[in-house]
Amino acid sequence: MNSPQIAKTLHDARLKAKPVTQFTNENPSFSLEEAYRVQKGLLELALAEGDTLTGYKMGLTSKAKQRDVQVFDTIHGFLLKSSEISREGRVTTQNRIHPRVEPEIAVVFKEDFKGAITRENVLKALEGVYPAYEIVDSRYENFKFKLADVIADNTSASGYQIGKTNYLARLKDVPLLGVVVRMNGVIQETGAPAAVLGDPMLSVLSLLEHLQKEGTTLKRGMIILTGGITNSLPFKSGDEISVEWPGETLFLNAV
Ligand code: OOG
Ligand code: MG
Repeated sequence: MNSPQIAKTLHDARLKAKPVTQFTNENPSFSLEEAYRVQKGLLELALAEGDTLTGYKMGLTSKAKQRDVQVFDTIHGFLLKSSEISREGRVTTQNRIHPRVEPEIAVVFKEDFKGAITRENVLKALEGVYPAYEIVDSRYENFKFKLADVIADNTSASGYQIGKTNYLARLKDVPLLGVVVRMNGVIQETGAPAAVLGDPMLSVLSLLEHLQKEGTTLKRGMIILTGGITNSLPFKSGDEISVEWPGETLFLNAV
């Protein structure tokens, strides 16, 4: 299969919620360059169907996540408007394969990002730093993949919710904010954003560097998800999940 064929296969797997076999099985030399080309193809397919690009995501930026999926490099992908989860957190499991949820820190830009990629410049362009969660749902059987597979699959992106509590004024404290993830009232995961490269802002800088290399600019209003802080938590229809952050609890009700 060439890149457009792989993109079409993964696009259909997502829409039909039917898993496919990881491509590196058949083709061990599937390269990272080709994987990112496939990912670009996925974005084009989504845009052609009327979806909108809302931002980008970093993945595998914490040791917990890397161990979770046994892939030990950071990756990046894109976010779509259709993947936004509303405040009430209603999430359908019918159109997903084997979804999991993970707590993350998100940032939102108030202007197009231009200039040198420094912490100072990023701060000037930021509208806010928010509590969030991401839903990941690998399109591969048994949630099993190698590095190139997961890149091609848009880093398992499946949904996200961004909270309302803006931590920008206390940015220095963000690495040590705590997060508690409960499922049906029982604590399953706890963590701190420092799990993400020591500071999620470093994940933002890294994403901007990738975009610059690819000749893409981050536009006003766009979001960056900085990467899962804890192991991701699998859920099924009927599960009620809460992601508790200082000042705000986010909810996910699986139906
Ligand atoms: C890969 C996606 C990684 C994160 O935050 O680390 C990711 C996966 O877990 O399937 O979104
Ligand atoms: Mg994630």
